[in-house]
Amino acid sequence: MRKMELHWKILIGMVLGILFGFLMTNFEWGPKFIQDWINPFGTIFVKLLKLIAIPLILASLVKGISDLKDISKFRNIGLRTIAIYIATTIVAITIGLLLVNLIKPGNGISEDTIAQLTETYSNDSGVTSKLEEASRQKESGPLQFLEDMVPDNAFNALGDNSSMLQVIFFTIFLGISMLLIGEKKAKPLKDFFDSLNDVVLKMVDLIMLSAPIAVFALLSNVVVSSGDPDLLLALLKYSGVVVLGLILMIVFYSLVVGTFTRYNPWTFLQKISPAQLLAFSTSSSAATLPVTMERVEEHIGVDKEISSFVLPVGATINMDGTSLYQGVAAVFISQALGFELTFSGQLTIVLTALLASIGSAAVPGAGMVMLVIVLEAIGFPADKLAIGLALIFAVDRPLDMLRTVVNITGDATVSMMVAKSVGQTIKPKVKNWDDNLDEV
Ligand code: DAS
Repeated sequence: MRKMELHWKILIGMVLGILFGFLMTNFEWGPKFIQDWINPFGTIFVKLLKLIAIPLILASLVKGISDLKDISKFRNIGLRTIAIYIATTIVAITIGLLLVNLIKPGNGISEDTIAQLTETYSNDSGVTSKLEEASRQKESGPLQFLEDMVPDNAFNALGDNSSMLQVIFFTIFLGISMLLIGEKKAKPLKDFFDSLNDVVLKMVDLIMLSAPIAVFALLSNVVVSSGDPDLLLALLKYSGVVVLGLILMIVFYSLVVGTFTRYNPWTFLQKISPAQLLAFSTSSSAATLPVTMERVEEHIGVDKEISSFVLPVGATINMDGTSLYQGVAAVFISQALGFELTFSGQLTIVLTALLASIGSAAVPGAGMVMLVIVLEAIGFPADKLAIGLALIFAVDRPLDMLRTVVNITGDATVSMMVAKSVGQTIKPKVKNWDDNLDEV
């Protein structure tokens, strides 16, 4: 019998996880059983992916830069990448704002639902911690993100998962310096990173073998820890607007892939699906990055010199799903709490959601932290911020899972657009996921 494709196994793991989670909610001991005995397998899987993310970025980006013959090509790739990332994020926010102003989900929220959500969530640690995190981010100056990008200790940067931009900065610096000392002198280091890259990609394959079990654990835990069902219903219209916007973004990416890169959109979605399923299960672009890179480089076939730069940068600064969500959420909260939004206020949302999504970390729930920045930028009353977040907190986790899928799909799309724009033909290096795992 033909081996089942990995993404089908992951999908089965997800469905069984969701069903098992709902089953467990019928027993008083169910949620605790899942948290104590099931969820750890999901946490271990996410930790394994984060474990190899830094070595993979380091090896892949150094190899990608040192494979370039001259620095001007790298500058060319870098400028195109940033320009296209900004363009796709603006498209995402615009789609979100059009939908939320058209459908007006906030107008239907009843007074007692607002009171119930406020009472349930405005003092919830999830909401207050996001407000605290946002005020910490706000205190920093406008160029703080530039300062934060430069590590003062390479080994600390390489050891700390949250400073992916610092790893990228250090690696680009290293790669360019290798180019400048000439191929002969840089060869020992280049050979080291070449084989490190192959080893880490093999580690991705091995970790992915446990993906079906891991997503089962992750999703059963999401189900037992999600909010109270009838509050979820009240937010169905709001969630529907976000989901509709995210679906339109996937359609937008498919059109771009089909027309601009001449690549079959359906094949693209199939090949990127294991990364999308992991993004959905982990709600973390950072954790999914090793798989996104493996899928784009090996299965879709974007050259390493492009994907090794575009994808790690995209995982940290390009979050189209998040920016769309921030646009919708800011207007929804304003509608629900009667805060008048002018047209210039909506334009402010476009700019701040663009900056906020760049500043959002690639970890679960980051998008909601930066939403506070967007709300403050449009002059939303500070004393109502906690209520505003409370309104959307109940459905934030499932929406986070979906917007993370769009975030990584956008990164993969842009890597293909940059590849095409510098004249690279995109062809797969391996066919099936576990093609090269037979010898394991
Ligand atoms: N979960 C974030 C990510 O990893 C996105 C978000 O929080 O909006 O992409």
